[in-house]
Amino acid sequence: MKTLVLGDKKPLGARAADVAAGGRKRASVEGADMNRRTFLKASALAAGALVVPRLARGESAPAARPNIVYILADDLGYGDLSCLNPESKIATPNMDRLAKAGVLFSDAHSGSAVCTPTRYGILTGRYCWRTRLKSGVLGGYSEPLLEPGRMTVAALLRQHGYATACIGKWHLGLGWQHKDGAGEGAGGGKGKAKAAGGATADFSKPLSAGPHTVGFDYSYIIPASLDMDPYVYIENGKVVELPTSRVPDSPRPAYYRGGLCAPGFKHGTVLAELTKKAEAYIGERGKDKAKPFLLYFALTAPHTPHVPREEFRGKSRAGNYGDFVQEADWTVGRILDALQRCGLAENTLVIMTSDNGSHTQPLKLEEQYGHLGNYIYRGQKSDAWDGGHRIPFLARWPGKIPAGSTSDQTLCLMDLLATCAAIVGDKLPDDAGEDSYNILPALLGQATEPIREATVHHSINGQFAIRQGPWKLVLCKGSGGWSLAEKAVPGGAPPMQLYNMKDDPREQKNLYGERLEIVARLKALLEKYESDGRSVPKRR
Ligand SMILES: [Ca+2]
Repeated sequence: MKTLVLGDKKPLGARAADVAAGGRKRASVEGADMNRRTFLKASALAAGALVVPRLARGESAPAARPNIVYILADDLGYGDLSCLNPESKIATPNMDRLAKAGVLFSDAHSGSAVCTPTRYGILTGRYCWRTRLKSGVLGGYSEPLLEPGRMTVAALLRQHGYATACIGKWHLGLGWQHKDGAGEGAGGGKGKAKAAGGATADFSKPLSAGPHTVGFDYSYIIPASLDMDPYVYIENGKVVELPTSRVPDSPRPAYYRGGLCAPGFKHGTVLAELTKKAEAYIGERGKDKAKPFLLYFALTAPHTPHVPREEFRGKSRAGNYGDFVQEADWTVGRILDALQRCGLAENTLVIMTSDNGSHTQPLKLEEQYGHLGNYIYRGQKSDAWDGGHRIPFLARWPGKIPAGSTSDQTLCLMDLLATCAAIVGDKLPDDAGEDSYNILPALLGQATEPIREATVHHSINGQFAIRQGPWKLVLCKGSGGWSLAEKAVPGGAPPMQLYNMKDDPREQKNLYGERLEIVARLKALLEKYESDGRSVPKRR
């Protein structure tokens, strides 16, 4: 961890670009060069250091239990934020001010390159590929993915006296009840579940499973992505307004699938509605400051349909997508303002991140706007390449996290559970958070060694990659996702890809044939993680 001052100094993104081989822009100002050298040194230290899964200082729990506000954007790319990408065509002043008041991570990863599996990992601290879902995502009618009795972040914190709320996009399956005589939904595959659940679901009956059954004592959600039916709000396990009509497929680019829809559900106002709910919740919690709270706030933006409200249209330099990112940034600002207004900002850990990389290719963001949604990283949402899962990660905790700091510690979104356990001074049982590391020392600026032994990446097609220190092994040809199908890879290509992320962060030079001993070591480690059912050492 190297503490650097943000603000009028060179943004982290510029420094990361300089670290990157063949970075687009080189620093020209002397002061910025100094920062670059400092950052290079820090990166080399982190990347080259012996990887040991132990923590340095900072393991003791802070005295006061902080509130935790976890803001999860949907498909927001590393390169979308102006604090990470100085050439971003999108203005993100509220995310930037959050970064300036806290820490900004340059090597954070989502557990998967798509929505559902990443969300499973955030809440459980366990890789989703260990569940029934081995590839793809769930639909709006799918059966619940979270296993009954499995520890979640919400359940853990509730045990420690927290009020717990889930607001926004769920996308982890729900316990829909069915009309008399109809069977349960097929579950799993989207098509089957939709056919069985959509036709037979009884929206007037309370849901048998959802956020309200896995530890959240307040929830206000939409079932899945903003482009997946049914289009309804669900509060505490009950559909707020019945979906009495159907909407057809909406044409691209503002795409969403056709299906059942509640009269009051308007795609273009969902983000604003959810923001209002989150602000109201914070307002309520402000009246009872003795009880800490968790707010898991999953935004619906900037996923399709890109439907920014009138006041945001045409305001970015990256089309509708950029405008929608700017509306998401507005949401972040509203949350920060609400915390301040309610006197909660000081004792609240705010984390802002994204569930996977930006879906850049169909948007032609680079071609049309010169905007690199995933910055210098190869590929996009869905891929095992870093564009699929290297995501923005910002955290603020006044008086605890050094303001204006940056970190190149490798972390993964599954780390939330073990980190929350450390914050409240608890120890997880061995059947919880099997892939979750406590990153509190990195948040606090006290980690001197890499925390994670290694990190597994997973693509939409179910392909694996594993990263340890500078080395990343992608266990397939192609991207593992939508960018480059395996069958499109030229003949004669090696069966896997090995990259040195320190020297080659753009994943251009496949060293598979030259470093077979590293290939073998990483492959064996991944196999061990699979067969052990865990990647974190047993805790007792
Ligand atoms: Ca997503």
